Amino acid sequence: LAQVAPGCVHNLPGLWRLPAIAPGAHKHTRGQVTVVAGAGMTGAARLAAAGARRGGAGLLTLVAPDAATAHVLRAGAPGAIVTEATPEALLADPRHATWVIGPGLPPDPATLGLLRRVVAAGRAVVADAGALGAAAADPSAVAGCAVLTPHEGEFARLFGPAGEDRLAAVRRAAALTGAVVLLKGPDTVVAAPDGRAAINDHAPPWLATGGTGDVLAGLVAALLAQGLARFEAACAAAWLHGEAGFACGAGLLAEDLAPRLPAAMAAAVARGG
Ligand code: NPW
Ligand code: AMP
Ligand code: MG
Repeated sequence: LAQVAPGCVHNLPGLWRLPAIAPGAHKHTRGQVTVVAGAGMTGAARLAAAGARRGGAGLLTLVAPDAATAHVLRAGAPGAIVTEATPEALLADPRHATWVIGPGLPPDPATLGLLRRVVAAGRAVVADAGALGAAAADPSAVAGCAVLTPHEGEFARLFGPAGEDRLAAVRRAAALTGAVVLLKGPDTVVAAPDGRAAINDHAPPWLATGGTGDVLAGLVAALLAQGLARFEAACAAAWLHGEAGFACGAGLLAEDLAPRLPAAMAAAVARGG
């Protein structure tokens, strides 16, 4: 692993190892991910769910805000559990341990309140998209999240523009929030609160299309749910997402990414990851 700056490595398999699946595993022991869907952009939650399921989550729950949304979500993902239970009700079950909050959610006070409640309940939260937008009104809300996955615009709204020295900016954000911060882009920067950092350039520009970030958020959550530590989960997800993107080639659609994740994971294992 090449050092690219003091304390910062090039993100490659070997920096992390993917979780091995135990022969005696069952769906509850493989890691469970809970994705909160919004009423409007249901595609984002479905993409996050696909990223989590192809990333190895044994059970995936999509939380729908109403019956009409639940109907749409069920049609798109027959293997996912779609519920209209409130997030509060789900928090009573400790098996809902790992959450994706943000894809397709409005950046409003209701999303901010939800984020706060799930973090306060001690759950591992991957905060993306609308959750990051909501927290721009009160950045203390992302403290205690497991992983934040902003793009440049979301990062700027929360922490100020990353500027030229993206590595330093992401390290500051991680130290400030206590979260692992993954700043997306052609070079994705991942930093942990303890100062560890990695740069992922294993990603094709074909990824610059709507919905790819939603898949990434679900994939990070799946790796967390399977027991990877959060810095390793974020780094592994960035590499696998890029590998799946290369396999898609030109004309990549976000919905093509998750089906390529199993092959990407096999490629990572072959390279020592
Ligand atoms: P500019 O143009 O630079 O001034 P938003 P979003 C800025 C959902 N999706 N990449 C830029 O400003 C997501 O999950 C739903 C992007 C721009 O105006 C979210 O919930 C899909 N933007 C929601 O849509 C598929 C950058 O930030 C603003 C940037 C909104 O997500 C698609 C955009 O930020 C999508 O994933 C960068 N690198 N750098 C679905 N199928 O349902 C600066 N900006 O307004 O938070 O919008 O990222 O599109
Ligand atoms: P989002 O903006 O949330 O939809 O996320 C976009 C995803 O595509 C992130 O994983 C980015 O790292 C990736 N991405 C966007 N633009 C590029 C690019 N030019 N080259 C490589 N990856 C990119
Ligand atoms: Mg996004």
